[in-house]
Amino acid sequence: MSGSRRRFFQDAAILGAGLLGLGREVRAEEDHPAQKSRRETGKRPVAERGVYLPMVTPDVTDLPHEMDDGTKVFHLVGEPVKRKIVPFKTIDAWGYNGSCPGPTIQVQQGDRVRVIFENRLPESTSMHWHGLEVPIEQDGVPYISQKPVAPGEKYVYEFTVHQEGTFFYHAHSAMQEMMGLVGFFIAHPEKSYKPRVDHDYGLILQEWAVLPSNTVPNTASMEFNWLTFNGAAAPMTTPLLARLGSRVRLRFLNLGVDHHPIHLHGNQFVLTGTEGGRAPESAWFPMNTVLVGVAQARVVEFEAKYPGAWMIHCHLPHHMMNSMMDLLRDRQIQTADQTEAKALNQMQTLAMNVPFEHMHPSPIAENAASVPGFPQDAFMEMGMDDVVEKPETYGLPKNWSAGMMGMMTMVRVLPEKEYDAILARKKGASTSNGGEPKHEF
Ligand SMILES: [Cu+2]
Repeated sequence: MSGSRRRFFQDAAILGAGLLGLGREVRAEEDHPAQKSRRETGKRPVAERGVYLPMVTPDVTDLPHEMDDGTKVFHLVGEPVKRKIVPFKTIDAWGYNGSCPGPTIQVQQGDRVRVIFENRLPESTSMHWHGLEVPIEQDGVPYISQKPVAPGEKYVYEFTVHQEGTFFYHAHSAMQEMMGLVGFFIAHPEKSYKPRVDHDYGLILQEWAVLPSNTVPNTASMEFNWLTFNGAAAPMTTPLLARLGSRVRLRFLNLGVDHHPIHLHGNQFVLTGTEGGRAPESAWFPMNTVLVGVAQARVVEFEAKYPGAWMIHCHLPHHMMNSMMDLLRDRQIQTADQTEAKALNQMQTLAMNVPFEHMHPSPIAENAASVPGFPQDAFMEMGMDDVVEKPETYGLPKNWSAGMMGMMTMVRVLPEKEYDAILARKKGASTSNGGEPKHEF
């Protein structure tokens, strides 16, 4: 059948159906033959499920599910969580299933989903499905769409996901959110996005106000001294890995008080989607810094053409550092090079001029202390390569961790051999849930 002839019949069918008020459904069936059987049976046949590449959430696990008569069933437990955000700082946050942020939920567009939620927090809570178009009784707003879930109680949410994109789940109480009650809810598309990516990574942006000598975030604060990706501040964030020549998707999610301009070094990316789903390719545009506003998600993609360890970080100057006060209190500053005598001597001299001790790997000028404005960066660099070592950091230059602070991580674009060498090291190690991307069938 020629194209024009086919279009004629399609138009005729739509017109005819349109007269009966059925136009949209006829079109949908033509696009998605599988939908017909789903409508007839009320369930989506498992055999017709598409193929998708799961997103990897570094330093956070995925929430497993079981199937119950075609429904994906997840168990989510809200509870207090101890979260180590850097090697010398563990905070008392709240999270889900022992994790802060909560484990990642991954489903596919069209899935029927049931989440059995249990509240082990000391106060009532509820679960909101941010961005998902669910019936009002599933919306998770205390008193408006449901009774609050009291401590010790369970609540069952169930809905069909008809959208695709980067969504999230969170407690619907502002202060609880700031204790860490948030996680990714990824809805993979029914039909693969084009072009397909080889790596898909998700990062949750959070900020914490934790005073020195304290472990409990001050949720009333508007100023933050700890900035994290997936519950870790650099250099404890696990680097993302990408094969040279691959296509990479990065998804950013922000649930805090500040907006974060996230910058990628050395590469341009295109903005392909938001918390509202995928944008048409005609709407994509190049950038290298994407502003991720509060309660928003931003999805970008780039071709990993250039080998190297490329930083990804919030560019807000105060978000590119960790709390110095904690370091001073704990005397945690280390140097990666204990033999750099001159630098250490200078630092010691300076240390005697200020009321704390520290060591530093980068040289400073002899007259540094007499220059107005000094120090700026000098005290902020502390090498801790060894304590944050993991397979993903293998092969990084010595003292790489000295400049990694706050809301910061990196994507390591690696030639085949180096990429495979790190994967080999990851086997047997369980520092993150990353690994060779697998397609789910
Ligand atoms: Cu920021």
